[in-house]
Amino acid sequence: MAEHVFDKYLRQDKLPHIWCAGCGNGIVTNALIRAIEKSGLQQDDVVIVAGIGCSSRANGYLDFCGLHTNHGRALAYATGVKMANPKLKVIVVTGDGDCTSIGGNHFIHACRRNLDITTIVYNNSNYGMTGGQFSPTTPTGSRTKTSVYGNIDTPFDICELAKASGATYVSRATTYHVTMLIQQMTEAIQHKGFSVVEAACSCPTLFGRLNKQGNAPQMMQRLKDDAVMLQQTEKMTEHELQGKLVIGKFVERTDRPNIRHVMLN
Ligand SMILES: Cc1ncc(C[n+]2csc(CCOP(=O)(O)OP(=O)(O)O)c2C)c(N)n1
Ligand code: SF4
Repeated sequence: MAEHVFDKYLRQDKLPHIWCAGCGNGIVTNALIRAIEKSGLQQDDVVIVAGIGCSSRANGYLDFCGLHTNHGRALAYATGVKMANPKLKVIVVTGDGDCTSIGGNHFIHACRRNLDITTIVYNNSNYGMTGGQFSPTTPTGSRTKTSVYGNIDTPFDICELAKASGATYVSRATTYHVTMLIQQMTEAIQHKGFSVVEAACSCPTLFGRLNKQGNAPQMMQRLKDDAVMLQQTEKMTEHELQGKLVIGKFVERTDRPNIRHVMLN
């Protein structure tokens, strides 16, 4: 019998994982494994770089060369790995807090540099690992441990941020839309330039509980109900788009200079 992808790509000795029941991190990581398999990469040519957070913990379970780095600094390490050995496929796994809060500066400049690095952002709208504080993607009005009366800030749209900063592949899917997530990750991995896939996922233990969003299947249902395909948005008014999560591919371009190509040519 052919070896199962989980036997091939998961460190069995590190299981069981630390994630809560119903956490979306497993679905995102599963999609990543399948995308790597689909991309036909050699296991030894892949380096997974992570920051700190529940989501960044994925790195420990994935059986590739890897770096579990400081909070918010995964992209700095990833840049070093890629510059040292451009043949490697470098994939960053990071949370919304890790990527756009403490790591926000690294994120925008990594997008600007457009190195061949793929970044998978596990966006559960809060800091899971430290107890559910608000993050830069927490929706306005949402309750978290640090916004008990509702978040007063306006959230980042990670895809818009990546697009404006110069990333050349940018997409979003959810843990409900797994086939789309795998497809996007596969395209991102194969893309030449800096690619970002935002995976909207659930943290039922903290964000879900504090916002009375129900159990894990109910949160999954919400991801399904709130999602709108990018193509559909053309016919929708601003009012109709309120509270919706637009999914699809926002950017795919090859016309921006890539620092590696500049250095090697
Ligand atoms: C320099 C530093 N500051 C703060 C922390 C504490 N810390 C660990 S994980 C984390 C937030 C993680 O949130 P996110 O990236 O959204 O990941 P999640 O746990 O939700 O998957 C924080 C603030 C730390 N480890 N290092
Ligand atoms: S706290 Fe939230 S993000 Fe962390 S493992 Fe539990 S459900 Fe997942």
